[in-house]
Amino acid sequence: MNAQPYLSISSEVGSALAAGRPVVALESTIITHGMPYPQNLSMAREVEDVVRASGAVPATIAIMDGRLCVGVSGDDLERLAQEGHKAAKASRRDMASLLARGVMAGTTVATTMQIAALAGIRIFATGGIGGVHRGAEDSFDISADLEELGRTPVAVVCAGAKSILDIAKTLEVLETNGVPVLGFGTDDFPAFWARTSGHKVDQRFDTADEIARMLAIQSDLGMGGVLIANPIPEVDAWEAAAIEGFIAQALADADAKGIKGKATTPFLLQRIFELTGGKSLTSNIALVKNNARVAAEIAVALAAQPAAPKA
Ligand code: PSU
Ligand code: MN
Repeated sequence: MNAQPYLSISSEVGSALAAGRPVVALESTIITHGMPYPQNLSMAREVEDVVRASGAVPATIAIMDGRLCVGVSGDDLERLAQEGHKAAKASRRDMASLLARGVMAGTTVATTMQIAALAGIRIFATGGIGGVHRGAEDSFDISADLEELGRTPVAVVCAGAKSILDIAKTLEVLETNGVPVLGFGTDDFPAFWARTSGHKVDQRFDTADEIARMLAIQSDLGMGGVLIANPIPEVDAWEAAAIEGFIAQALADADAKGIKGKATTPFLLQRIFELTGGKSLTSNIALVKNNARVAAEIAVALAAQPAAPKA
């Protein structure tokens, strides 16, 4: 393997990593395909501020100018946000092609995990992960995020999975892939805009310190990723029933238009944004910030973990 020549790590992130200081990776498909401009840009900047305020260094990850960029900021972040849906949406299989062609791309959870691992970053904050789509028994549409979590040693803090997905099947595939699903202060796996889904997490942890201890052991054992589910703050949350109607409508519209494959998640998010009169976006931004704060707290706790016990 010879990935280092393709990595471009900002000096701030590079020196934090070299000194063992806490760093939190942030994805960019949420910027290019998950939210409209200019809210995507202000969200990306605010999330970085939240990470800093909690004592860690933010590392926004994207594919730009033929490089795997770690620590995208300033004008580059603006360029990415403006590109929006014109940018590619990079999943695992797209990486080499995009680098070969020099195409700008937002990185999904799967690809952000890969690049974070190459850079030596262990914690990553996002909004929601991809999962098993409703009707997957016919479409076979299962996000590459679920395989990546099984194999790549990065902990992902999210607000659960949206009920545009089949949450029960998503949790089953995570179990099959050997992914621990931890609830941060919750027994119930959250459903993105709603704080509960009616499905249980695998293990509940109530503090960042406890999670850091678990992650240190997971790493000592040489195991893969961990999913940390952090419910949306109460003030920004929707009742599951209130959002369900909009989700059903968006799914019906996607079906009528024949939307398939990687276009599905961005289409549904955009439709739900329109149907809720923009309110889904306000909640989406709030939950990403909340995840960034928790990820930074875990990164700080992880940096303070004692070394593994001697055999
Ligand atoms: N969920 C969101 N916003 C997003 C995504 C998911 O609320 O922007 C993005 C993430 O980058 C995730 C990807 O990794 O969609 C999953 O896409 P797919 O289902 O095509 O794997
Ligand atoms: Mn898919």
